[in-house]
Amino acid sequence: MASPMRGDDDLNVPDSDAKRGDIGHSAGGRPVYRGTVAQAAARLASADTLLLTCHRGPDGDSVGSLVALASLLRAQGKKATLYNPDPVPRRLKWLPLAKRFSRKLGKKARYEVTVIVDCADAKLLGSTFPAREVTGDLIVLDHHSSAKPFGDLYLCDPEAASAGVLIARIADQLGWPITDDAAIGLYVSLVSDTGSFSYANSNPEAFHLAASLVEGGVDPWTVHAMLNERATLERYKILCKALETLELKLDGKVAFMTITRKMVKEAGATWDDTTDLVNYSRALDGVECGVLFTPAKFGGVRVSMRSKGAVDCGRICEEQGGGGHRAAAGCVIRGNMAKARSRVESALAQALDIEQSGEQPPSEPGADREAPAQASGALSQDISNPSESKSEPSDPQAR
Ligand SMILES: [Mn+2]
Repeated sequence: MASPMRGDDDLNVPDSDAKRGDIGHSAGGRPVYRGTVAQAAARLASADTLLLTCHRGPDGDSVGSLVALASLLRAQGKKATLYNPDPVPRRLKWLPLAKRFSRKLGKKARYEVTVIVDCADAKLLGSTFPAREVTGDLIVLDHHSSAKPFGDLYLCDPEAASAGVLIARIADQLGWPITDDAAIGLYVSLVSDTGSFSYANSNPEAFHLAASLVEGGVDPWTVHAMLNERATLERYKILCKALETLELKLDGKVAFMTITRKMVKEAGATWDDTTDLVNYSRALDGVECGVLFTPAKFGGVRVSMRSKGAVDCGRICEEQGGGGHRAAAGCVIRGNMAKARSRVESALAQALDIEQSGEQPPSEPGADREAPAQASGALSQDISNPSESKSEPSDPQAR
């Protein structure tokens, strides 16, 4: 059985209010769309002031990679500013430098180079991404196979298990020693995107890098405990409610799960508490694809999909205006819950080559009210991770 390529990484679904803007227009010369590690390393080494960022709704890979890169650059005497408009999730706040992320840049902030990690599409940066005169040259370090090149220097290797692997390659190229803080960041990046070395992207390079990080002093249990053994009680309460909604579809090959605003409120939880709960739907015996439906931030229904490998979630979600990986993807479907469910069920029936019974899925009055269709921006997709808000969902991450 094919195992998931990459786990919790469907955050790479464009932000609903994102505009493409002028991201990707090169200030000087033509953009390099097949950048090499050597080229990226040379540009990083020559810059003194750098802005480091990632897609909206930062996750384990992006935050881990960014703090690692920041630590490495600072050890070389460079000025590195960490930036994301969305907050670092509580689960990752303990990481070195994680509290140093700025959510807004000063008016006079200017950088020679901006590094964007783990970002498959300029749209994922959102509409608030700073202007070219602020960012300087854009270097993109990514590992999504479905990535759409942008920036001045675009380095993307789908063979890299996580974005952190690219940071490690760059450090290696430059002969920069891995700092203690960078080691933790790189390790978190690895475990986040490989499902703790369980997905199909857990390749020898990932294990070699992990081994060298552990040799350097990273303690696997400490990292695991900080990431996964600090759940809030509210998370378990919302998990209980979510599990009660589990429903098998399409000969038991698909599991649907739903979380409504009402459920989150009743559990006293935040949307941050729902991160990765979609994985429970995939983990059922016989299920090929697990799907979580939540109300989307800007209207419509947010769909998070997780596959064991047989179904290409990334392709299905891309057809619905979203995106992601084969194993983990997401999209936002305009309209109410019933419409979203029926659309997803049809797409999955086709993907699994299962004939549908023809009966329309019953509408769910309660659920429908949770996801009003909105005229503006409903088509759009939302990756934002408003974990500080009790009323808006984040997408359970992708990576
Ligand atoms: Mn990633």
